[in-house]
Amino acid sequence: MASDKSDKEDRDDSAKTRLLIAENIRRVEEMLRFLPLHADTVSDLRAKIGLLRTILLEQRAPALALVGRRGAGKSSLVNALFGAKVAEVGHVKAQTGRGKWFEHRSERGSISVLDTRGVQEGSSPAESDAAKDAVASIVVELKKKVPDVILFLVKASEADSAIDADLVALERVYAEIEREHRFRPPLVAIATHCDVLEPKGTRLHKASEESPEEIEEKLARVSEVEHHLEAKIKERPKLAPHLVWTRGISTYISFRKDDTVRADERWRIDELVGTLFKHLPDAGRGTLVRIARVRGLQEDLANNLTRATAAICAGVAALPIPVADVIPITMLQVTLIAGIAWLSGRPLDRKAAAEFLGAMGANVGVGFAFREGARALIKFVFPGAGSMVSGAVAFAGTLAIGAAARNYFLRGSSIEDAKKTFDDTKTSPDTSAENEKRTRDWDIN
Ligand SMILES: Nc1nc2c(ncn2[C@@H]2O[C@H](COP(=O)(O)OP(=O)(O)O)[C@@H](O)[C@H]2O)c(=O)[nH]1
Ligand SMILES: [Mg+2]
Repeated sequence: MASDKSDKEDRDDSAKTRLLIAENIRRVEEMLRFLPLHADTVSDLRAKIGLLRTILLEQRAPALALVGRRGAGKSSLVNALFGAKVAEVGHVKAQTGRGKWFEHRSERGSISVLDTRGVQEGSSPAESDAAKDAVASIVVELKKKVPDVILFLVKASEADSAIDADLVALERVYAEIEREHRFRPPLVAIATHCDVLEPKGTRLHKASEESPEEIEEKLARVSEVEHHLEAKIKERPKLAPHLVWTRGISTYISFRKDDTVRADERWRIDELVGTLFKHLPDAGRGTLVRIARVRGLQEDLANNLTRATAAICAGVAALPIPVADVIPITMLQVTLIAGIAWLSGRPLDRKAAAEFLGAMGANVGVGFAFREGARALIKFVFPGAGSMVSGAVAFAGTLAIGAAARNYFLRGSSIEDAKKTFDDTKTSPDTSAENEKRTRDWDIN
């Protein structure tokens, strides 16, 4: 019961935090109306505010349609993304979510999956009633919600046999989405079970411990399968333009009876997550990186969030406002801390930000509220500020907060290291073109 109560408190806290963040973002947006800046700069800042809003307040489950036969590894792929057992694997009887959008959940977020198995059986001339039903139900589901990305899965050992029926099914899925939504999602083609290609015992996920010749042989087989799969898809004009990625992977994780992980033999899942990330709208990206915990992507998103927040803070500081009025700026900085903690997998609430600020030496009370934290942060980020905070100082201070929070929450640095990062970044922020580029490699969707 006690835990029910604290669960509820956490949810309330999270809801309150969201409200506060939304309110402050609105307030900052208002302030920008009075900015004596060029219209282009103002609209750029509005886009950045949009990014904050999307990442922090408008996240949803990424929607993935999985096309592939029974046994291709669709459920295993879902588990591989989570790094945990959320979907039943290999049981014919486990028909969870058959032909329906299904939310696979964890504490860190959900992924919405449409498992289209059975659809290829409906592509044959002698289709059974069951197969027709499968197709009909998938058509209904595709009307309800449009997938962000379509994943086509085939077993590596079966990629050169009869995949034509699967590809016809895939075309059918595209035709339905196109008709209903006038949208053609990106297509990701995957050869699963690459770990069992010859030489079978050679471990792709531990390549550095294996003999280089055997790894080379295995990789050559993987690449042969990929070429074949890609060529097959490229033959079809209705699919070819949408193909964005073709790779062999392994999703294999062995779970004990209590669902804990016995062996993790996943291979190239980070790359797959990177591809999904690239093709998802921003509203699904935060959720994906929380779930899949790919550090590089969490950091990219954290850096983007940091840079956007820093630019907004600098914009607000360009207004002739006295120090007492920099609360919206420091509120944004507290929000940034909370946001980066959230990207690491923690809930979006005040706890993580309070822990961080307290440890950094900003004096925030037990009954920490965002506003109170913001006040404490003024002294911390802008010590000895005169009567005004300049745009440049607000910018550097925000970059420093973001870098320290990233090191603490995402890299697991000690608070001492985070403090050092804060001091170093504040005096010489990394505004190098290289750092800029790193996170611009993917567009804001
Ligand atoms: N070795 C290996 N086994 C896999 C891989 N992906 C799936 N499997 C196994 O293949 C079987 C079918 O996988 P499942 O995910 O249930 O396929 P689905 O029917 O498409 O959902 C299960 O026994 C999985 O453990 C993989 O990449 N490597
Ligand atoms: Mg399955």
